[in-house]
Amino acid sequence: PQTVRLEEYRPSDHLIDRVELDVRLDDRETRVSAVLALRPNPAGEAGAALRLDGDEIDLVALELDGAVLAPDDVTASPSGLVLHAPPSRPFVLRIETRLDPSANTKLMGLYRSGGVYCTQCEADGFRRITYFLDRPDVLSVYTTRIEADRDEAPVLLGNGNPVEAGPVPGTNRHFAVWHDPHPKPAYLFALVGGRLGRVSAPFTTMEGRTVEVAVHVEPGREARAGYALDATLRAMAWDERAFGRAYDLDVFNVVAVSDFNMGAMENKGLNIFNDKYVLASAETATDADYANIEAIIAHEYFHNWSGNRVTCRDWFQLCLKEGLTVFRDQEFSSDMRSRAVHRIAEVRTLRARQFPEDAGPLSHPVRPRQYAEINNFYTATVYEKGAEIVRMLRTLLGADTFAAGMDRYFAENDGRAATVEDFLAAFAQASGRDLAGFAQWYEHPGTPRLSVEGRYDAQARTYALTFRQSLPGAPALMIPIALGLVGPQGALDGATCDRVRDGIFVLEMASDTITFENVEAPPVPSLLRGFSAPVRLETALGDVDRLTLLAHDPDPFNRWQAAQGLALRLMTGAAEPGTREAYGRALAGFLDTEALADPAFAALILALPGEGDVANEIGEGVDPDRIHAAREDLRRHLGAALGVRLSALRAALAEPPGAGFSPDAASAGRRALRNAALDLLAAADPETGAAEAAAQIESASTMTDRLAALAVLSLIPGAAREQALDAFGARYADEPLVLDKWFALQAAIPEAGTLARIAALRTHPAFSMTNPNRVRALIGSFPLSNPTQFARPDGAGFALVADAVLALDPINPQIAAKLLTSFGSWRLLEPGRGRLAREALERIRATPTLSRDVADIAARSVA
Ligand code: HT7
Ligand code: ZN
Repeated sequence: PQTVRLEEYRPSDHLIDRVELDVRLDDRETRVSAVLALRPNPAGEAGAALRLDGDEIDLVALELDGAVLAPDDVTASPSGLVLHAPPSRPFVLRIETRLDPSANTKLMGLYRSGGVYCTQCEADGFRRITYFLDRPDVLSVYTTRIEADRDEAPVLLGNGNPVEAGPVPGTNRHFAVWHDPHPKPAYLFALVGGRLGRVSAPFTTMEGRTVEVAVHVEPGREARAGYALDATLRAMAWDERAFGRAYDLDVFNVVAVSDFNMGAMENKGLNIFNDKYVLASAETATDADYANIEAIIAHEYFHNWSGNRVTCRDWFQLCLKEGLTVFRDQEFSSDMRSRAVHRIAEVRTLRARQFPEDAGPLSHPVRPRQYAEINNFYTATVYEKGAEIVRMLRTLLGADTFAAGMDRYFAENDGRAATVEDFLAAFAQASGRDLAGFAQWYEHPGTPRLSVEGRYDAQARTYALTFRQSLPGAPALMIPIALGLVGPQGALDGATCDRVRDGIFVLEMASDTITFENVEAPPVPSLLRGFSAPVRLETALGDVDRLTLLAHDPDPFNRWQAAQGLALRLMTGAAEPGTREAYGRALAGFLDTEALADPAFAALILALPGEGDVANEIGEGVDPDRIHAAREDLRRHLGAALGVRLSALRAALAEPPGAGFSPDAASAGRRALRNAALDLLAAADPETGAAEAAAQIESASTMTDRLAALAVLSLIPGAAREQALDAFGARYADEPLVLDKWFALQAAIPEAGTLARIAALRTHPAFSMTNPNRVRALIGSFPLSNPTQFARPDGAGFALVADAVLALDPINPQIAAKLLTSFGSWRLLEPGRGRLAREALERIRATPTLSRDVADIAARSVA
């Protein structure tokens, strides 16, 4: 496939100032008339041909300034339209295309989801609607007329503000006209037509503008849209407070659809969502679902400035909008919830998804330099590591200078298609600092290693810390290291170091040493507090040091990190003798004194690193069965050692009868701790645990409690498990989003029978290969949550996923390619399993007629 390279970027030879679309919706034959006001781009090549992008569309009619073109002047195919000698002055093209939304299983361009017409244009879906300069640096003002059958699509939504609506005389059809005054790239275009219910509320911006905010869902589901509406209003108010960003249209619409390739899409004024990230009720959604809804609603809304008002020059700059917007949504969630708990959640995601990606064959810089298929670059690296870079920038500059830089970035780039350089220039100007070194974070793949050695000098009462960084192929990076010293009573506040400002030392060289004065006794260094940089930290901290940090570090992140480090050392056999018992005693002390004060944090302290975390820690020759056994052993031990306390906590945290449901963070934290306790208790005593879990499934008044109990029971083979699974499946037979949880739970059972279970569930009436949520739930979750069965020594787990990739590819290549990325860590496996994984990848590669999406991932995975 053709490779696109950053260094080959050239401005477009033509610009499109205005677009007038007339879309006549029809389930089999939708007609689109596009009137494009074009002109040569002074920054482009004079006299160049006009090459419009197209993808699987039929040209019906074409006129230039009202005249039909001679056949020799044009070359048209479903994948493009070329005007060989376009005018060298402004001109108007009218293009009529024809497309079939019902046949569109790729879910890119215009398609139907559950009877609703909707669009997905990022990254390059607009070319599936009409021929266009489908690139993010061509910004146009759009007016869209949408016409549809009145019964089939009573609601018609577009970008911008509503202008006009009415019947089409003499027909059962009607129309609506929408105008978006803000110039935008085609990837932000959207329309929706369908039968939809809505909830809405007014919002008054800080500029005094009244905005009608509405969330549209399948009729009958309106009661489940209230939380998403509330989250939207909170996000709008927060962006004004935290970033000074106000909304800029009269309406803001959110629409939930059930077939969607990703989480949601930030189309201007018309955000389209996967319904999983809109619909919620106590009966159907877990606390994690509520938190995700809040975060994703906010994320898409925040794009209105970071992505829409300031967009990207080209797709290599994707992190410019995605990394920044993830940072913004993380800050929002931290303000809405507990900052410390949220930071831990962010780092868990980063380590579970981004670190392995960066350590494997799909590793790439946050700003990639080349791609064969851009849809394969919506990655954890671009999103999560991209957000970490913005976070480091704030740490380096301080909150006030960072805010000044953000204001400058928005002011100077409003209405423009910007680059990472534009972003950094705003901060360099606001701070007066040279950020050229910092820019290297965008350029180099891989996770830097940061090793730290401490030396105490009792006579001088000094403590020296030597830092060494390494990332093959990269120069020394600017690494902000938040740190402090800890002793047996807590922080050693008397110790000082002139190279540490506001608790931060910035490492700029390959190695450096700093010295603390006034250190009365050998301290324990607390390094990388709050995970101040996305690096792998290597220290010589012993188990006793880690126990000190767990007990006394004022930084909650590093307390949690200490517990994780101890658990990892225990599971990998690196721990010192006696640590298991000491770890159990430390957790017991923690539970006695702190658990009820902050249950959400306590639940995180109790949660063992996942099997994937252990595999990443081991780094080579991984045998998933051994990891699983080691983790189970530690779960059992903790369950037994803490059993009395865990039972007491469960009782103390029990919901009072008749208590109403609240999705707030404090209530969710209590549920999390109650269920973490059940998990450990059941590990130590499966019989009692199974009974308790079964009772909780019956009595639960929230999906969080019901699902957590079912998850515990799902790990205990026997009739009770099968009955509970059957009952759950029957109870929620008409709730696809709940069945997704049920599919995923069964796919995660670490037993040989799971492959047969998955095969059987693929024939379940609710399962469908055309719905991405179903595929992700039953098949996509399997390699991620079930390492022993995915990497079975007979290769059957790899074969299951490879077969699913091949079956899915002709239906939805984006989802197929995403599924294939689950092979990303195959090189960590021991040789036997590694060979089988490679064979599965080679089998895919050798398959003719692969999509570009799957061919690209398969090729890079084995390279
Ligand atoms: N900016 C959006 C990305 C997205 C997307 C990309 C490719 C194919 C389908 C897609 N749906 C949404 C979502 C976001 O990150 O905000
Ligand atoms: Zn985004």
